[in-house]
Amino acid sequence: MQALAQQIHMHLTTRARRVVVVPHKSPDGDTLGAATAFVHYLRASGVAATLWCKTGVSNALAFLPHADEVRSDPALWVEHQFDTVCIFDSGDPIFAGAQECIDALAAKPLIINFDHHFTNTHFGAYNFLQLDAASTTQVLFNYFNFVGVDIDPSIATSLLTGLMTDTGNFSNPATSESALHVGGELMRLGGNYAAILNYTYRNKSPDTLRLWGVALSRLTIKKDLDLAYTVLTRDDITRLKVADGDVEGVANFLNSIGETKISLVLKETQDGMVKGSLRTTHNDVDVSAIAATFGGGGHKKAAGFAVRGRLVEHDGEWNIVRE
Ligand SMILES: [Mn+2]
Repeated sequence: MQALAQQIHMHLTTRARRVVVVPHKSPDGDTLGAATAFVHYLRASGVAATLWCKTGVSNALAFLPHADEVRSDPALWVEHQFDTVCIFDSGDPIFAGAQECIDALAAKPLIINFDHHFTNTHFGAYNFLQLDAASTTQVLFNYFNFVGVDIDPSIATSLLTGLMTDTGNFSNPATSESALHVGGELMRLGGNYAAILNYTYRNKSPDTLRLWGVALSRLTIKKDLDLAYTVLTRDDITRLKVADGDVEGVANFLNSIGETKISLVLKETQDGMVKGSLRTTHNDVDVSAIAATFGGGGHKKAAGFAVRGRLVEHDGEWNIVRE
C-alpha cells in the first residue's frame, strides 16, 4: 500500500495538471469528509483542484472545511478538461454521479479511486482500497501517513467526520479496534469531535422527529424473515417537508431493535423509485446479499437497493408495486 500511495502522490504533485475531487452524489459525511480532506492536502502540496459533486451539500455537512467550495455544474468538466479525477467512497463512477462527466471529456482522464466498499469495481488507474476500513476517511488517514502528510486540525476534522458518520458515532459493527484508534488519533490531531456530533447528529428538526414518529408507528415485525421494517411514502416526506437525507437516520435507529436481526426502511423517492435501506448488527447476516437480489449492494451490515415502483398498503401490509 505504501508504494501505491507514493505513486499516487507522485502523480498528483508532478504530472497532474487539472485535478477534480469528486465525492459521490447526495454526499454523506464519509465521502465529503474524504473529499474535503483531500482538497486540503492537495492545496498544501501546491496542487490546485476543483471540488465537484453532482448534488449539493446538506446543511448538516456545511460545517466541513472547504464544503463551501463544492460546485455542481457539469459544464465545469468541459470547461476545465480535467486530466485527473479523484473519486471517494464510490463502488463505481456511476454511483459517484461522475460517469457522464468523465465521458464528456475530450481525453480519457486518469482516475484515482479511494474506497472501502467490497463491491468496488477497481475502476481507477490507481485503486487505493482497504475493504476492512470503517470509512473511506480511515483509508485516507492511512494514505496520508504513507506519504508523510501533516494532518492538521482541518484535515483531522474532515477525516473524523467520515469515521463518525460511517460508524454511527462508533456504535455500529464497522466500529473496529482500528477505527477507535484512528478516531483517537484524529482527536489528538485537532479533529473537532464536539462540532461534528452537533452538526451531524444533534441536528434533528422537529419535523424530522415527527417523520420518525410516522415511521415508528408503522413498524412491522416479520418473525419468519427475522425482519423489522417500516415504510415512508412520498406523501409523508413532502407533508413534513423533510429532506431525503433526513430519512437515513430512521434505518440506523431501527437497527437498535433487539428482537429481530434485520431492519429495513422502504422509502418512495422523488423520481418514482422505492429505496430500501437494510441494516443488521449480526455477524451471521449479510444484508448486502439481500440488497443484491434487488439489484443493490453495500456492506454486510448496511446495504441498500432501489427499484422502480411505489408503496401500497393492503390489510396493514406494505408492498412494493413494481412499475
Ligand atoms: Mn463510506
